[in-house]
Amino acid sequence: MFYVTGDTHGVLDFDHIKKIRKQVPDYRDYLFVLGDVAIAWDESSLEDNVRLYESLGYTILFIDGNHENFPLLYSFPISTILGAKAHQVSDHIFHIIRGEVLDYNGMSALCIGGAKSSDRVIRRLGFDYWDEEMISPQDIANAFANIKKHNGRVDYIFTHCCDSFTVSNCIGYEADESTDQLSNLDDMVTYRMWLFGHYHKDARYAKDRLCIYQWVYRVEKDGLYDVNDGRRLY
Ligand SMILES: [Mn+2]
Repeated sequence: MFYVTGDTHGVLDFDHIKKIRKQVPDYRDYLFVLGDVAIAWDESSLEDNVRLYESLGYTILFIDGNHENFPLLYSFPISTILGAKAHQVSDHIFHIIRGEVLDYNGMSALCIGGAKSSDRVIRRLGFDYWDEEMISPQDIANAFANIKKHNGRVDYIFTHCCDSFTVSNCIGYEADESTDQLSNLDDMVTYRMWLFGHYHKDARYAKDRLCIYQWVYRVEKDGLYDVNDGRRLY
């Protein structure tokens, strides 16, 4: 099975995924976190965070949010998981590189992490935010190259922030250079549903935009299913 949820922020928002922890870990199922995982936040908490997330018993996949220590995250060796390039943080924890497409049992998802920290004035560059948080034209170029290999079609898009139109018209936040980069996707790829985190809301916008924070869904090629009641979202 393949599950998806929103920001977990290291130990801070771990509770909403704790409920799906396995009695006997087997790592055959995947849990995808839509950024701000913050497992790699500082050297001193890394080992505890890895142990905590490994204890769920799932293989953890994530895109980066804005609250990640990028130099630390990028220091892990690159490997491949479900057809996507990733930094391997530990045995069962993988950071999916921006623009990669993963395939799971015929279900495909384009993955692009990154977002601008809106609270930069109270943060310090290189200490609790990093320039690498921004989505670059190179990230979108990598996405485009991988989309082409998938004939211009994926089932899902997984990002941390969302496109500028959705951000300013539906969510009520300011668009920025990162959300502008994501606005390029609509012209280059066909998809069923676009899932994102970052805004700390559980809400659906328009017909194909889903903001996830504490919800957990089982992802199938043909739809998303709530883990609490099995109800199909679309
Ligand atoms: Mn967050």
